Amino acid sequence: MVLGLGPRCVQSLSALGAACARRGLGKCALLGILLYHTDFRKSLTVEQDMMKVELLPALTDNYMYLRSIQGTDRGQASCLTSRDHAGGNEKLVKMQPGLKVYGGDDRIGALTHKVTHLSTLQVGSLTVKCLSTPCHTSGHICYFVSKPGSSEPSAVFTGDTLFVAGCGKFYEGTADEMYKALLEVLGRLPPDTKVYCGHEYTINNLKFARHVEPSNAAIQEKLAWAKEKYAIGEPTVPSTLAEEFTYNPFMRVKEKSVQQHAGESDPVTTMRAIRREKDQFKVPRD
Ligand SMILES: N[C@@H](CCC(=O)N[C@@H](CS)C(=O)NCC(=O)O)C(=O)O
Repeated sequence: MVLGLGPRCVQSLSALGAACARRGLGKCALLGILLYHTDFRKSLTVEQDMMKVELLPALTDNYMYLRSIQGTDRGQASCLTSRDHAGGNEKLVKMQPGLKVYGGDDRIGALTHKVTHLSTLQVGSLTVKCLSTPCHTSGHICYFVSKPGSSEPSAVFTGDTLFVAGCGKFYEGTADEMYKALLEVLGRLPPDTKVYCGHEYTINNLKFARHVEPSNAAIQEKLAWAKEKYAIGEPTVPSTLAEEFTYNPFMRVKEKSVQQHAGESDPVTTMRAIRREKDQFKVPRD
């Protein structure tokens, strides 16, 4: 099964195919495709009761995800890359005929199953809820993965909608749509939900966050931590939604400090203003 987020970036999949093969994973679900493991950026495995998520860095700052199910459903697996990376789907389908390709956008390569907001898929014992979050691309879908009855935190694959401490550019959408995506869709998921995003932009995002809220200690702490991680080549993903609310300016557009920085008094106009500002932001070296 392939789960696609959107159609913008064209990637390829040999690293992912190899990763699947190494792990003996036949049936795979993909949220888009990426290529080229970097030598410097390390992969990371997050093991939970319900599933194991392997972060596979690709290109300079992209992530793809290989998700296998723990326990009785072992053997079922999902390869997840975050964001709108779907250009390798055709190749994957050739490698694995009959593969189902899910997505919310007709531009996703080899799409076989169109999903919409709140469509639900079952992958072994895991429930995948599709969350429509148009803005970066008009058909962008985030995937919320949970295991009914489990006390473990759930996971959300946020592609190019929510990054650690940032959000995607508004290529095909509006501030109002990003507000709904971040605050009303993703922001209403359980706070301990782990956030697996599509890019390693954390340090740059936090430098912008610090510019918006210079007195926010959570930003300073996360930035120091992210720099340490970067220095040893380790990912800063996943975060949690609760954490994002403490340092991500785009999740904090209701906060007076962020609104004051933007010179606005409304969350949506604040969202628009800080996104425009970030589009022009020159990232400082420190
Ligand atoms: N490489 C640049 C950004 C490249 C870019 O435009 N990325 C798109 C995703 S394909 C985006 O939405 N970035 C969010 C942002 O720049 O805040 C960075 O490190 O911030």
